[in-house]
Amino acid sequence: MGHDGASGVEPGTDGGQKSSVSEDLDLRAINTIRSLSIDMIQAANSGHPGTPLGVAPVAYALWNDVLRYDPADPLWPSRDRFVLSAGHASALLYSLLHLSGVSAVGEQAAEDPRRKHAVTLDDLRTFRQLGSVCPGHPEYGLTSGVETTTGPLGQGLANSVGMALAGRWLAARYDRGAELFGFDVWALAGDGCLMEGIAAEAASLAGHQQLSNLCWIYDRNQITIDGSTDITFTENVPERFASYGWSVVEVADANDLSSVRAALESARAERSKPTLVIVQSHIGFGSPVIDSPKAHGEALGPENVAKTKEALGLPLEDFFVDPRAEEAFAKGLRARGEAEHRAWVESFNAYRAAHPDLAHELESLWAGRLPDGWDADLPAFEASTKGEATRASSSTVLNALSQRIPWLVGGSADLAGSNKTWLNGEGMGTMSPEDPGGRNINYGIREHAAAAVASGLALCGLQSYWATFLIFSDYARPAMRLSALMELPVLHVFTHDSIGVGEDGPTHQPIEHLASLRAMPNLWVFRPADSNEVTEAWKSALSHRHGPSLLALSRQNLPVLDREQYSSASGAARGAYVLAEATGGAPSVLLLATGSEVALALEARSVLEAEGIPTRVVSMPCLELFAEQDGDYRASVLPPEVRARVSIELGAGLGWDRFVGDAGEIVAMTSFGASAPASDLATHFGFTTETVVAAARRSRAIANT
Ligand SMILES: Cc1ncc(C[n+]2csc(CCOP(=O)(O)OP(=O)(O)O)c2C)c(N)n1
Repeated sequence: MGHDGASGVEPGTDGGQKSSVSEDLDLRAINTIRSLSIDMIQAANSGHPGTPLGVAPVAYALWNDVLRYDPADPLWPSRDRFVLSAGHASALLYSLLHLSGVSAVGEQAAEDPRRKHAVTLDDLRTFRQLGSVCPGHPEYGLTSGVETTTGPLGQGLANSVGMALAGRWLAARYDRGAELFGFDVWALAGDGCLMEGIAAEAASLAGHQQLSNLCWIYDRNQITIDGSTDITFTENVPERFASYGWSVVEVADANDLSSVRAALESARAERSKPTLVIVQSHIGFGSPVIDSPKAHGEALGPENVAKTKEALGLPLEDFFVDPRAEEAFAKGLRARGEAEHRAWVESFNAYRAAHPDLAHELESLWAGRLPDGWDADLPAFEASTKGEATRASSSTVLNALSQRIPWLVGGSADLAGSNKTWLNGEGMGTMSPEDPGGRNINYGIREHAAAAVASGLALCGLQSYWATFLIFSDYARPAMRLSALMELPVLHVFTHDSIGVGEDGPTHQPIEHLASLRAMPNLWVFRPADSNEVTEAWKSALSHRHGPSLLALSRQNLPVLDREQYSSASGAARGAYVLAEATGGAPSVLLLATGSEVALALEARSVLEAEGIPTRVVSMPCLELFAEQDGDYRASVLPPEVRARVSIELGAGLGWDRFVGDAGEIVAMTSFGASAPASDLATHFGFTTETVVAAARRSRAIANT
């Protein structure tokens, strides 16, 4: 891994590692973590007590003896990252944050300026209650020290791969010999995390990338909720990881601290590959439900809590904090972290003097801002009836942006040529062990991991994007959902956005995707109508700093609209705008469309206008952004008095009733697509000028009755 053993530990006589404090303090701290965790779960009468009991020594050894982390500044950019992928063991993390005295910073401090600590004893008492900073599973942004939101098993592991790529990338771009920006990433996982498919994708990618700054600690207790892993999980994990290209270290007993430390130190010393540390543990250690699935999913009950405390030699008092537990963290993690952080600040000051421009870049990146002027003079496209696929225009815009945003990095899940997401400029390179500062990422056919890795990159300040066909967003959805929950500015770039895919047929034609993705809170879904709306979409998406955005782009050419004839594409920044006004300015019918169907709406408008029906076309590239506009603007685009309305979108109609109202018509897909040339499909499924015109006539008839 990146940093030499600065922890002050020395090899023990047994080949293990000594504590940075004393054995007595170690044990006090470990057992206090255990008792606080079971008290929290008992108070909430809900949670998973078994894992904190079993794995407490491992988490303690990592934090107090190994982690490069300053509790006084949990946002120190060069800190090691700790990811609790087994998010159901959140009580363990909250106990660690409390005992090590992590400060409240960032959003948590902004929320409550009087608060000093991330997690107080009172917070532990409110575990899992409304408004608590100790929710059921760790939530990024809510509690300082929580590096990522975890709970859906395996996600944290994939995030950790993104973080490790980011650490290596930052060091490659910014270190300039100063050794300031690399950090190590540690993730704690259980059997469940390792069973999930996303972990396999992420591990394979990490092995291929030789991410030596990454260590996964596998808490092998061989129990899940349904029982022993004998019933489900019998592969040879060490061999599996060895074949991924990982180093594998095994520890026979989680309570053997010196062996745990030695394993963690060997992970840190590894310079050519990621490390899996496998620790054999006992779920529910110290409690009457040791080694039983009963240690999952429910509080131990007052009697078992008492018995556990007795067995651990602890007082029965609720939420008892042994002062020597805090002393252990003060002398270990805090003392070491403060010193390392102080030294780092000095080095960074010297670095700033030597490289003011790079230091300025870093400060923007750490603050989550984009560089000044990033959105000036972005590509503008000439009107053209032949047009261009929006995926192609997107490539032009993305490549322009990559020149202005040095920390814009990303790639495709094996479809870079189709998604048009490759960064071509000089020095862009490809992220790899040989070129860790490369800007392109070959994700391979690993959509789920790609989306989670993109979040991991964003959690370290990089502006990340990843891409595939819209249909395969299904493969990535759980990770996309977490990017939305975490409010990360990740860009999910999807091409082949409709049955316009054509011959590949229904397996490759998205139908319900736009509607279902629009249902995801905090995700902005853009479906630009032409090249100039693509520029606007990228601009708005990148301006969305507190949430992810999605671009749905066409495979097929779309006309580049003549903006002298129609209104400016800048209207797209408001989510929806009047693209073509009805002749005379008082519309009798509204045609609402997105993406490729906007051109169809314009054709239908010509027919309707020729029939003497004043028709307005509204382009609606981002419904979420439109919803954020004030009521006056929305009413100016969709005047309530005009009830004759038709929506046109090559996807499921779900949600359009909101815009078309009770007199409206929805031209949408009501079935899966089919394998045929795209133009045949459009006719077959009724996406023609005639159907739109007929729908408009019907809607007018209803509206006028
Ligand atoms: C994707 C996903 N599926 C299911 C769950 C529900 N769940 C929570 S804990 C758990 C069992 C985890 O077992 P393991 O990883 O071995 O953890 P341990 O037994 O060590 O606590 C399950 C199935 C989940 N959190 N995420």
